[in-house]
Amino acid sequence: MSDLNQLESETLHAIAAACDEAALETVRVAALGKKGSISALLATLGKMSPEERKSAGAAINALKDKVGEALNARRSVLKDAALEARLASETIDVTLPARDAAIERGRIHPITQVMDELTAIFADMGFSIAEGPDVESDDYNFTKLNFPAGHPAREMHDTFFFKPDAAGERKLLRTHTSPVQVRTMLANKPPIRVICPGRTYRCDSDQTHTPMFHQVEGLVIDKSAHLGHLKWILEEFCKAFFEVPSVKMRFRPSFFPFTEPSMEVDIQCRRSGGEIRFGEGEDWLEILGCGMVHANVLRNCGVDPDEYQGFAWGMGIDRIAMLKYGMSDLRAFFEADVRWLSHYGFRPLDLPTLAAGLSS
Ligand code: 2NL
Repeated sequence: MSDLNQLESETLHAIAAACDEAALETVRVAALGKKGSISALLATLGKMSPEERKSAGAAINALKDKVGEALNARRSVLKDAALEARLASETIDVTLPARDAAIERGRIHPITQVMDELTAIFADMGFSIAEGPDVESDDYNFTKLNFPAGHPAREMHDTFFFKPDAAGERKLLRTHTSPVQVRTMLANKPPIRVICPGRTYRCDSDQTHTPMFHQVEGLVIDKSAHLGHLKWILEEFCKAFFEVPSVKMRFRPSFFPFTEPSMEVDIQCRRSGGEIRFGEGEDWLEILGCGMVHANVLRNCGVDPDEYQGFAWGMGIDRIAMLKYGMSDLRAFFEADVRWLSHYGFRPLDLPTLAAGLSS
């Protein structure tokens, strides 16, 4: 009998010591489970004499009931405590302002916004959008664009070169998006109307230059494409992009290896008090370079210059983004400062369209 008393005291002690429902279940299995201590005692009843069975049976069953009750009591205490703890840890302050959904909190980077604006404007004029790899061959970045081997214009581009590969080919990070137009001409028959926005790289870093920057270039190839068309396209683009009813543009002679003749283009603006406005004023600001595609470039890209001609232009996206949205420091574009982004960024669901307004 003293064994029973000891088992009772040990089991009740273990029940009282169980600090959560899982621990309590372990105690229950150890006592009342198939191989539990009390179940083992019950199994001994069969081998006893009827008298022994009578008294021992009653005592063991009483112990079983007592342990069962203690388990139930402890379980309900632990359940209540667990609920209390959960309620305490999951309190909410209903007076706090509601947090915006993630889609409302995120911001579109001004460069992405400007790229979306550019593509909306040129897509509306019937242009396709083309993209290509950042890592290019020397052939597509330079040679096909009429930069002969050893030509000094290659040096002007401050190119990032990779180590030569097993075949001795030296790849590079494209210094302009022109190789995308080269690929477009090689893969498609004219007429071609395409714009190529993307990342470009030059080994140059100061207040107004970052080693990675963004460009958009445009290309039109057709039998009679001429500078009058180019001028109209650029004017329409500037009016749409700067959201003004008219602009004056000024074409100055320039040089690029891939165009002949080549021009740089200024647009009319007014500079006052650190602010700049387009479509008015007497000042000029350079925004892009352009020209008629050089006959060598056409030939190199599988286009017959006796049948086709074309024009092309290129401009810096970072620069026109700064001009349009009044950002003064180029380097802030690439610092990923959340405060800067929440100030200058755009709402993700406000996609620029010509119908709804580009930047409204
Ligand atoms: C600039 C000037 C320019 C082009 C880019 C081009 C492309 C091909 C053929 C001929 Cl495939 N031209 N692109 C033409 C003139 C100027 O960019 O100052 N960009 C920032």
